[in-house]
Formats: sequence, C-alpha cells, structure tokens
Amino acid sequence: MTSPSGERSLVLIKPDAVRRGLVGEIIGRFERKGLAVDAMVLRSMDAALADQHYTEHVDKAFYPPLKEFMTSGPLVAMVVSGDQVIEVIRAMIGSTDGRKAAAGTIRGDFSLSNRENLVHASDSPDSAKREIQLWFPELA
Ligand code: FUP
Repeated sequence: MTSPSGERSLVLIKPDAVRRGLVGEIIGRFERKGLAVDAMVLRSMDAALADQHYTEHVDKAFYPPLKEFMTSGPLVAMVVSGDQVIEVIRAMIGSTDGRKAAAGTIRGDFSLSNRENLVHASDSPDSAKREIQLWFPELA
C-alpha cells in the first residue's frame, strides 16, 4: 500500500518502554528524523495476536518468555511513514541485543537486554504489509 509520505512501517513501542516512560523519547526521535505518524494506539497484545505477529518465531526456544513479555502490559502500536522508512527506522533502533546495539540507537542508548529491547519495526516491505494488516486492518 502506498502512503502520501512514502513507504510505511509497523512500529511497536514495547511494554518495557511504556513502563519506563520512554514513549515520548522514542516517538520524538522518529518525529525529529522527519518521519510521519499515520496511526497510533495504546493497546495490549493478547496471546493470539502474539502468535500471529511473531509467526516466524513461535517454535523457537526464546518465544515463550518473549510472548510473556510482549503480553505483559500496554504497548503503543503505530504506522510510521517516510522515505525508505523501513531501513531508516531499523538503523535508528539498532541491533536486537541492546547490550550490543550501537550507541546513538534507541536500543543502544536505553536497553541492556536481548528481549526487552523497547521497539519493534518491520524488517521488509512484505513484513510491513503483513504487520499493518494485522494491527491496523482499516489501513491495509
Ligand atoms: P528484531 O528484528 O531486531 O526485533 O529481532 P528478531 O526479529 O530477530 O526478534 C524479534 C524479537 O524476539 C526481538 F525483538 C526480541 C526477541 N528475541 C529474544 O527474546 N531472544 C533472542 O535470542 C532473539 C530475539
């Protein structure tokens, strides 16, 4: 799907970021970069949505504690758009493990965990399409 601002990504500001009061910090980084928020909601992820969202990970050993964490409290789900937004946001978030993520990235600056790493963002146009359909069917 196209957007007036270009490509789109599904972004989740995870329960750890909500608990730690980092929502404004994270959204502020996206805004200051010049990206647009097309849709946003505070909600929780239930078990069924977790299994769908993480369909490629459900059989992995790390999935049960990941599911427990992701369903542990409210998160902020957003559709963010902009020029090459998928690649741009992935660079801003940093590597999966917050202990290894580069300083200056969101995970590098605020996470010390490979699980509680604050943000999810779509990793490809196909993932973005699938994830936006899952979280914001009215926009897909
Ligand atoms: P990323 O694309 O960086 O969010 O990372 P992945 O898609 O590889 O993993 C999705 C989520 O699974 C991560 F954000 C955190 C969790 N995870 C673990 O809990 N343990 C691992 O070893 C790898 C990933």
